[in-house]
Amino acid sequence: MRASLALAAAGLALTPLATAAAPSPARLQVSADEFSLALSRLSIRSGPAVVELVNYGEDDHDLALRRVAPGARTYRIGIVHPGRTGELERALRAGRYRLWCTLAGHRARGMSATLVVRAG
Ligand SMILES: [Cu+2]
Repeated sequence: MRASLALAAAGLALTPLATAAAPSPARLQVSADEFSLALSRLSIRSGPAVVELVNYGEDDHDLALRRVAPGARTYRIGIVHPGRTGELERALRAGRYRLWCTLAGHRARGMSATLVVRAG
């Protein structure tokens, strides 16, 4: 039983989509509630990344993610209802990123955070 749980937990590494050449994506979990964003880690390496937004609050939330650089594009996870999860899969370049909830007034009330994406 314990072994099968461990296998299930390692399942992402065993996905048939993974190839020897492709590095496994960096993972970041963002926990949202009223009114804060908490990151599972403050930095990740550049390249393929999976960002997961988990809504622990009682209101809807979403997530925008933007590198602090002129002309940088904004990535988004659409509205996530309470108790639900949203996901974004993108290759991220090195740099400092701002994360925030775009719903009216939420950023000003504290729903923002900073992520560092390390080169390499
Ligand atoms: Cu919000």
